[in-house]
Amino acid sequence: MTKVTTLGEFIVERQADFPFAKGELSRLLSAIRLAAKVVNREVNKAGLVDDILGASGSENIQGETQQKLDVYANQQMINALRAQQEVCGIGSEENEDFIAFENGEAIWGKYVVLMDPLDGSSNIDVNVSIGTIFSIYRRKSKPGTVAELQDFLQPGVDLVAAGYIIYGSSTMLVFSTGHGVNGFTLDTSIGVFCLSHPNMRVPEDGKLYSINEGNYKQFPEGVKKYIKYCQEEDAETNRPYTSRYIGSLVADLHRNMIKGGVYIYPSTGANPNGKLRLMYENIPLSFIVEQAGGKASDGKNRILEIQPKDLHQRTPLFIGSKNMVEMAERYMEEYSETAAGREE
Ligand code: AHM
Ligand code: MG
Repeated sequence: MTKVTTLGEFIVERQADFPFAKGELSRLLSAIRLAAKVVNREVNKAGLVDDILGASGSENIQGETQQKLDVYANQQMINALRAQQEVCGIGSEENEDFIAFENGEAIWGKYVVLMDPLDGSSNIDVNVSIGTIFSIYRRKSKPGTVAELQDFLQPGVDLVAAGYIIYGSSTMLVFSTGHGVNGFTLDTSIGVFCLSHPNMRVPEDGKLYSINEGNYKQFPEGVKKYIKYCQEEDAETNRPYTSRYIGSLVADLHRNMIKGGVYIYPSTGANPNGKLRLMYENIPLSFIVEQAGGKASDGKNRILEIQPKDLHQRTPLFIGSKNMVEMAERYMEEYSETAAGREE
């Protein structure tokens, strides 16, 4: 029988990769791992349970209707992290302000977590893959004091770990502590995440492009031109590329990580900064992609170097295979003047 490495074993084996005190990361990740399993259980029975399915009626602070599972996943993550007492606070897509934990030892916790507890929530009730995204920073304020906004508003270059969980045809947890990316698949029969994708690498080139073309008219000129480039025939560069868009960022990204591809959510007329959130969508996923040899920017600037100003800030996102992102950036640069409707 081949030896299977469980996530628990893997974390213990790789303790040395984590620059800070022993045991902290493993306790933190086990809180996330536990929450992931609980959310997974609910996601998988969502079609059966009436009171979980469907919109909960309340809106989150971005004015989007929250699905009940969003609320549930958010609560599970918060409960698990609060109980673990390694984290002094969390910031979530579902909460307007960050939540400082002051219970027991938590106030001494050296870390903060930012998360999108259930991303792609419009796909829940149609059996399409959804995900959870998380990132972990070391706090800036003094342990023993109440967490502050500055603990959360840190650029991606200061991340200590990030990851995502995809609830797809199987459930996977993919994460990085800055030493490459590893993927674990949940064996539901025994309830254990097992190492299935060691040292994940994003192919440098790909054939897939992912963008919501329904917004085409509102795209910057550079993006329009890049889409045309993707659609042109050219045997040497394997074009035309194939268009794939699920509408669940984690699922689109995970597919492109494995097969190679580019995902773009640019600025649009309606959303000049794009739709996606810097702190708990763009930064953690950019960290993962870079750790796997890919690239991520807002069309110009490296996502990980952007200094966040607001917990719920949005930025455009160009992410995936290195050469594809670079090509899209070249188009953005070439057509930047006309993009914003400025004088040429
Ligand atoms: P959510 O966090 O409210 O689920 O929104 C984020 C999602 C991403 O998963 C996805 O890539 C994007 O929104 C899709 O947006 P659109 O429907 O505009 O293409
Ligand atoms: Mg989201």
